[in-house]
Amino acid sequence: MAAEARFFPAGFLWGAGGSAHQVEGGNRRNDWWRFEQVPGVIQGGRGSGDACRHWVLFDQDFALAAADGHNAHRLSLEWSRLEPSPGQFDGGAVAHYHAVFSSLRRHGLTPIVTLHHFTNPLWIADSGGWEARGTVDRFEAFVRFCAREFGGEVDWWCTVNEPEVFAFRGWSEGIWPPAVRDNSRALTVIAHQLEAHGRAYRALHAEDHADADGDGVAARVGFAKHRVQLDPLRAWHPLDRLQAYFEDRVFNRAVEQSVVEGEIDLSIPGARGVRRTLSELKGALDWYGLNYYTRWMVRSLSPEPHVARPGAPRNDLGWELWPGGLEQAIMAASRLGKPVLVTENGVADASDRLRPAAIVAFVEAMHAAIGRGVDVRGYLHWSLLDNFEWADGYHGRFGLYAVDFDSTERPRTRRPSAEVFARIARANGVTADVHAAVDGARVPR
Ligand code: IFM
Repeated sequence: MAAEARFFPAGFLWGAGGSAHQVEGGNRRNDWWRFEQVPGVIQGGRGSGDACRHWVLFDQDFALAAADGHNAHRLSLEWSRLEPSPGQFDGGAVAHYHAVFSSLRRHGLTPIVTLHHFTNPLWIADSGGWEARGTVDRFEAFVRFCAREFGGEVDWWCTVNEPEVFAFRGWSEGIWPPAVRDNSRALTVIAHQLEAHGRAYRALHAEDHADADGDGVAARVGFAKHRVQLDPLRAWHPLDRLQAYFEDRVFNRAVEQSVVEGEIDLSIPGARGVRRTLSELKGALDWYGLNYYTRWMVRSLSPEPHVARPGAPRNDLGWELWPGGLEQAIMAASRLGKPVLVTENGVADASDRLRPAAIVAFVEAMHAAIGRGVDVRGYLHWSLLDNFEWADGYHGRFGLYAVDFDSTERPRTRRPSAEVFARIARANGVTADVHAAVDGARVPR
């Protein structure tokens, strides 16, 4: 039986994304670059280096996206390039990002712009990083600068990317800079990132009055939240259930609630919690940026507390591939009462074995959520290009386009999944033509 066509609302945003440090190359003035020089911290021993050379090749990359029918693109501004020392803005970097925005415009791609995507200028890292309250002030000043400078080219602003992942990887698991292992300090960092979001939200609305796309709205401000489903590995095991409950509470629900209610309430058993009321955080959200990849099965009392569901298909990083989870994540995100933008979703799959059918299944799951009444505004696949996957180095290949990191030129190769996604973007939906491109292959929902 032919599969039914599924179309999306007019004006739906279709695109892909990347972040500055993961794609640009040569970002030497941030804490990640310094961290990458420490032996053993990056899988495969290879740091970001020249990354994808996107700093140089951005115009070609946007041409690829536009030719594939994309109408939006997510990127981040590299704070360490724009403000290499406190209060000193680099004219060359400013001019570069203006060139990036004008290229996006020429290619018909609406920019979705992230202001903090994990990396920090060295001077921030060396003055207490995100454990220091002063960093919130510094970030707000940076955001004001960006709003004034780039507001005429940007309407969709994403303040912080995955505050919870940033904090837990860097301050609890200790596998990202600054490599701390202390849950109490991780909670302080999440709280500061949330406060920074609230302050950035107000600053962007105060400073950006220029309507870049002519739709009557000058600034739409959201954040990107990594929403992972947390389930007990052994449903009968009280400790697995308890741990899954607490992790879901701190990782998902507390972060979400804070931007609705303006109340930060973060706790982990055995750690110093954070409770704070912040008026600038209350209602500080125009849209919810949803990053969705997988679910974690929680195993208590284990050195490896998060595992994939036994028997489930997995990506190259071992993460369960569960497209149906995107529908559930969108439903959960919609509880905040704001439009949802899928800011990241993808599969680490170097061979492109799973990704083509997975894209179809993810998009169908998103369609199902819209059918249940959620206002979803767009979908940004992660990622346009294979890129530097943080501590996993060049191991996790998420790109619609493969990048050859062994060649100094960094040539791009179009994967079959780029074609599948192009058909979806051009049709604004999943049609018979899309199913033909995956040859009827399906991944379990
Ligand atoms: O590559 C990352 C991105 O920087 C943040 N969200 C998850 C992606 C895949 O791990």
